[in-house]
Amino acid sequence: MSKPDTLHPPLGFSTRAIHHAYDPYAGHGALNPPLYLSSTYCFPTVAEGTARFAGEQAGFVYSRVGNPTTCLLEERIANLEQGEAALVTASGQGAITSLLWTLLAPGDELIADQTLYGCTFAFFHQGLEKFGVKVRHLDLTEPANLEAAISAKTRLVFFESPANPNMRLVDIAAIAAIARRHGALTVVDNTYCTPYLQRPLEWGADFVVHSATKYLGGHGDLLAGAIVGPKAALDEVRYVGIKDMTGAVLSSQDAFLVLRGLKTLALRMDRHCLNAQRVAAYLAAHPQVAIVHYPGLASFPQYALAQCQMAQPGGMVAFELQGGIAAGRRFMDALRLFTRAVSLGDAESLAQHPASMTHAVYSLEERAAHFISEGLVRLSVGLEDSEDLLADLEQALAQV
Ligand code: 3LM
Repeated sequence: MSKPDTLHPPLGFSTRAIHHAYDPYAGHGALNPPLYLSSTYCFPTVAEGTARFAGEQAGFVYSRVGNPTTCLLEERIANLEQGEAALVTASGQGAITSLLWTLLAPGDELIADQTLYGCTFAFFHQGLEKFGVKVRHLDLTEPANLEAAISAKTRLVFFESPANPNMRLVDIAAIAAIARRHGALTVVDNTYCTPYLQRPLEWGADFVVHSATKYLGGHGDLLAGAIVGPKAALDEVRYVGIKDMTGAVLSSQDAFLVLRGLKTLALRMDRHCLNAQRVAAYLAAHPQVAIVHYPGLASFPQYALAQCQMAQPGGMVAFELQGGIAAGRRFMDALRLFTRAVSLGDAESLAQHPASMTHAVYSLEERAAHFISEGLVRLSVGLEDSEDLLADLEQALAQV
């Protein structure tokens, strides 16, 4: 435990995001934690090396299993999510694959929500199913659907809330309670919210996964992922899932950059939310806009759940124009300040078309069955001045 934590418990979110588990007075007095660039670690004696390999003695062995810089990031993320332990990975995809390859076995059933990020959907169907895991999609926005379908074979329930890209919310406490009663584990992809806005473990989930490429890193300059959950299970993911199966190890340089990003997470999320609320309200009032999906609008069907489960409605907005996808494409091409790009959570506002980009791996029929409309436009609202963002939307809409 770092000095600030022992001096002033309990500390606030931003204080922990900046200080947790690092004491600048230790070592050389460097304000920032050291960046350890070493793939391997020496053993004072063969006996001590043997003990470290056997897990009988603490200490580093090889950076595929652990590195002091990445371990600090793990302690910090675990603290922010209020989990027992965390494990950081080379990408969000590396977090999801490493966790699920470890937890699931042939014959197990995985129940997932209807709407998932495109590559998660592809991993489930092109990866897990190939190795004998049965994947079932349910509309988890209605917990009764899980109660009716869950069986003794269900090992794991997986969902995003809000879901990428259509913003559907899942009641984490209700789903986790049903899963637990039937002996299944709940995994929540918390990428859209970050622990600043939503902490699924506090609602009863067993594991949280993140694409730290997004808000946690916050600057669009790295790829990273994280898993948070019970230490014993994460040890297995570390020593089997990552070490032997995926090798999805985060480099210490990128861990250092995520630590830097975390220092401003709360500030950035406040601004993302403020800007997104303004963008959503502007679009909702525009005659050319058919529908806006944003949990901060009173018209959002799950507004009450959003108010309860999320501290703020987040920085992502999805919407459709009256003219459908043809109008949506003209609109996106006309944007000047919003940048046409996938990914999210960066300082720059981004616009993309899920059906042809992030969710192109779904077939046309699958997108229809999974509530991903062809006309949907997705905005990751950045940190610019909101007046400038609204002006860009206005000029682009005028050209449609
Ligand atoms: C995107 N998403 O633009 P990485 N979970 C969620 C995600 O949104 C993502 C991942 C996991 C996007 C990336 S699409 C080619 C670009 C909810 C990523 C995977 O492996 O760190 O990219 O995370 O929606």
